[in-house]
Amino acid sequence: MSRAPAFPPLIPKPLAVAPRRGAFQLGRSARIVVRADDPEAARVARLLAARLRPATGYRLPVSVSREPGSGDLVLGLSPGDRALGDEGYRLRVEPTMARLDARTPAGLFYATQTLRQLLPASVDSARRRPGRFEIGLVTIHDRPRFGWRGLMLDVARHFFDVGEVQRLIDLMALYKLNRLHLHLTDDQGWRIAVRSWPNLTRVGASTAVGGGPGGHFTRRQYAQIVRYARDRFVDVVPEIEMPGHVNAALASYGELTCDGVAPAPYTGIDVGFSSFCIGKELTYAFLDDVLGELAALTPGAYVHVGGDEAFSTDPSDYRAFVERVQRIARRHGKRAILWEEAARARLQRTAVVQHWHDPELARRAVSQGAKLVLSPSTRVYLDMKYDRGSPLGLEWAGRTSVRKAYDWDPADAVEGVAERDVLGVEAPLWSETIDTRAGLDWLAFPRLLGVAEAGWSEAGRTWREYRMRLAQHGPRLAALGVGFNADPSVPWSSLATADR
Ligand code: TNX
Repeated sequence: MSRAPAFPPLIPKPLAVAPRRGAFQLGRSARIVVRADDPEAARVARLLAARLRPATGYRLPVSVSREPGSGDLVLGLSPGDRALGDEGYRLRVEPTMARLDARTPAGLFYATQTLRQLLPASVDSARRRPGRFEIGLVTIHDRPRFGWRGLMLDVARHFFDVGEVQRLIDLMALYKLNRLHLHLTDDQGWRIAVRSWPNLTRVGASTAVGGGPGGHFTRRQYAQIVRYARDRFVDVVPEIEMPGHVNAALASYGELTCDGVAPAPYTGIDVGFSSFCIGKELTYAFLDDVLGELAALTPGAYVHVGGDEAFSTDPSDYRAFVERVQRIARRHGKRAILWEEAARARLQRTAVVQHWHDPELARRAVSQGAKLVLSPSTRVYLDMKYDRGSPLGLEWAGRTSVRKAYDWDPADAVEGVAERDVLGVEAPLWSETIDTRAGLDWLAFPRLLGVAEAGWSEAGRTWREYRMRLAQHGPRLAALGVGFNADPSVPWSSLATADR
């Protein structure tokens, strides 16, 4: 009796997967053939080759527009194939060839990430791994449910440098996430150089939660992150927080306060005590400079202009401020995204609102015509503890198990908000309790994978089935050097399988 072919443990789960019996062998003489006259497609092919080379030791030369031969990986673009959408793809693993097709380079890139997950976990090792690199025969048709699949990293409370951010972008790409929201400023630190206001980094970047040394991105480093992300089809969404959460800015320039006196730097973790001076014209000249420089360095359509927890800003001042800052963003050619408190003010029709805790505010945003990015704090705040025993994380939104971060549907997360009002999902990682890669990895993984699936895969997912797939990502995350939380709710397969 022959067993049914195994269902590959892909995350996020594709739209349609049809496994067949048999296998394709990735061998030493394989080439990556690009059947498209498109430099971006060729670039995607080179990224794939670079990804597979270290562990396999194969050369995997990329050749453009050649006839594919036996054993090759074949990448094609078919711009006319509407069924694939902007980010979708088709992947056919046949006995003698693997064919990847998409309508766009982004779709082709996601096809390569799926191919990578079809290969044994050892392929993701940075060192040469002996063994066979075999893929079960399968046909996959896939495209995302939502266009916004994000991760937010708070580099303000504690700073994470370019290398750490790039590593995170690589991990996002593996799970088909496409927005990296960088929370660049807060009370405890200002992390992006602004040419016209140099004290922001001279003074404002020099602290962090707990009194650490802080740090910041130079303009060149920020541009480097943006480029690295873009090459992996991730848009950077930079956030300048305002009108609250601005102590680092005020400490750098006392003239921005209403009384002209610079406050001391702040290294605690309270919120809601600082505010820009709403009645001062200098505030808007400052924001025009800051958002103008940032917009010029950011090719994506959005800048995030904060808006949360402005407890020290008078409510009517708050409304006037939010309306004005949206206009500043627009003047610099960007759409504004704001935390949901901004729904108390008049929103531009192109505004995007990030829901985190108050369904009523989310509904008010939608009633003004705004679209939502969903970051419900009880589900996707990666900085919440997993359980009582978690050594890292906060608890104000409750504890968030691996299951809780996965087991929800964006279409009914907010009562009265329908799927058409939702752009997608985003998992924030606030950094009050973490200042190392190990801490970041432990809080973000594996919960981020569940959020990635909630953003990409259609409804009808179940935790019972997901946890079995997730278990098989343990060896892959281990091969990638990710210090994930091996939470006992998941039946992790032996990490030794990474050496298969
Ligand atoms: C609330 S969520 C905040 C952040 C904190 C976070 C900690 C949001 C828009 N504001 O300032 O870092 O809680 O979980």
